[in-house]
Amino acid sequence: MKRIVSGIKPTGSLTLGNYIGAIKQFVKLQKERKDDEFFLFIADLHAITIRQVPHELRQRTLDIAAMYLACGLDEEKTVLFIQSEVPQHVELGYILQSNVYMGELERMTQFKDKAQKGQESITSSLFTYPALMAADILLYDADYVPVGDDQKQHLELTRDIAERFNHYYNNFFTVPEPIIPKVGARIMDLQDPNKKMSKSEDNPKGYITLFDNENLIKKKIASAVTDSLAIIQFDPINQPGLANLINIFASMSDQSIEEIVEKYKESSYKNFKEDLGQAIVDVLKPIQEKYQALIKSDKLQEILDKGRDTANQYAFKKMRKCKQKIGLGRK
Ligand code: AQP
Repeated sequence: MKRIVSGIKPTGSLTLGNYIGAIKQFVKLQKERKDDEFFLFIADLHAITIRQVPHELRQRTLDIAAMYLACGLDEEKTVLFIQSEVPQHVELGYILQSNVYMGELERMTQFKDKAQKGQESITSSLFTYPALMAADILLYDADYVPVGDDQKQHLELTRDIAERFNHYYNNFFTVPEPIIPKVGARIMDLQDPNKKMSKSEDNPKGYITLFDNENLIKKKIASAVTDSLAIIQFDPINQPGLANLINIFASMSDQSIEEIVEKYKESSYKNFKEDLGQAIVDVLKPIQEKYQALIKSDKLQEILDKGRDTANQYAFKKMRKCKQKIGLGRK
C-alpha cells in the first residue's frame, strides 16, 4: 500500500489549471489505485504567505474542500483536512528550515516570480514556503505527490531535504516521487499564454474558475488569445495560445491532443472555441450542482472533522519520533 499526499492553496477561486493539473488527476488516481491511501489538505497556512482577508480565506478553504468532493473525491478513501488544524505541519516546517539552505530557496522560480512584484511586499514565509511544503509531504511519509509542472521544482527540493535529513539522521523520511499528468500539466493564462493560469492573477479574463457560469465560460474562451495563422495544429512555440486551448480541450474531453487536432484541423478558430466552451460547461455544470448541495451541509463539516483527527494521529506520532531523532526535548 502506498500513500499519496496532495494540497491546494485557498488563495483564490479554483481555476481550470488547478482542476486539470491537480484535482482531476487526484480523482483519477483514486479510481486507479484502489489499495492506496490518500491524504488531501487545504493549505491555508501557505495562503497567508500573501495577505488575505480573514473571512474570505475561511470561506475559500471550505469552498475548496466542497469543490474537491463535488469533483468526485472519494470521501471514504481520503483523509481530507485543513492544514492549520494539524499543528505539526508548522513544527516540522521549522525543523526543515534548519535543513535547507538560503541558496536553495533563492533558486526557486516561483519565489523569484512572486518576488518580482517588489521586495517590500514579500514576506519571509513566502521565501521559506518550500520548507513548509516539504513538511506537508514528509510528515505523512508520502510515496507519491501528484503535482502540476509548476510544482516540480519544489518537489525536487523536498526530495533533497528528505535525503539530506535521512543521511544525517539515519533514514527517517520516505523520499516522495512526483506524479505529473501527461496532458494538462501546465495550463496557461488565456490572455497571456506565456504565463501559467493562476487563481491569484489580477485579470479574470486570463482564467476560468470552477464557479464561472456557462455564459462567462463561453465568453472567456471566445476572447482567449490565439494567432493570425488560422490553422488548427499543435504548435506550442508558434501558436502558444491555440496549443493551450487544445491542451485544455484534450483534458476536459478525455481525448488525446492528436484526436482533437484531427477532428478540428479543417475548422475555424470560432467553431473550435465554441465546442471547447461547451465541453468545459459540460464538465463543470454537474460539479457546480454537487458543490451547491455540499457547501452548506453538515456532511462537509463531519468529513473535515474526521480528516483532522486522522491526520493529527499520524502527524503526532511522526513528530514525536522526529524530535527524538534530532535531540529535541527531554526524551
Ligand atoms: N496552470 C496550472 N496548470 C496545471 N496545474 C496547475 N496547478 C496550479 N496551476 C496550474 C496545480 O494545482 C495544484 C495546487 O496548486 P496551489 O493552489 O497549491 O498553488 P499554485 O500552483 O501556486 O496554484 P495557483 O493557482 O497558481 O495559485 P497562486 O495564484 O496562489 O500561486 C498544484 O498541484 C499545482 O501544480
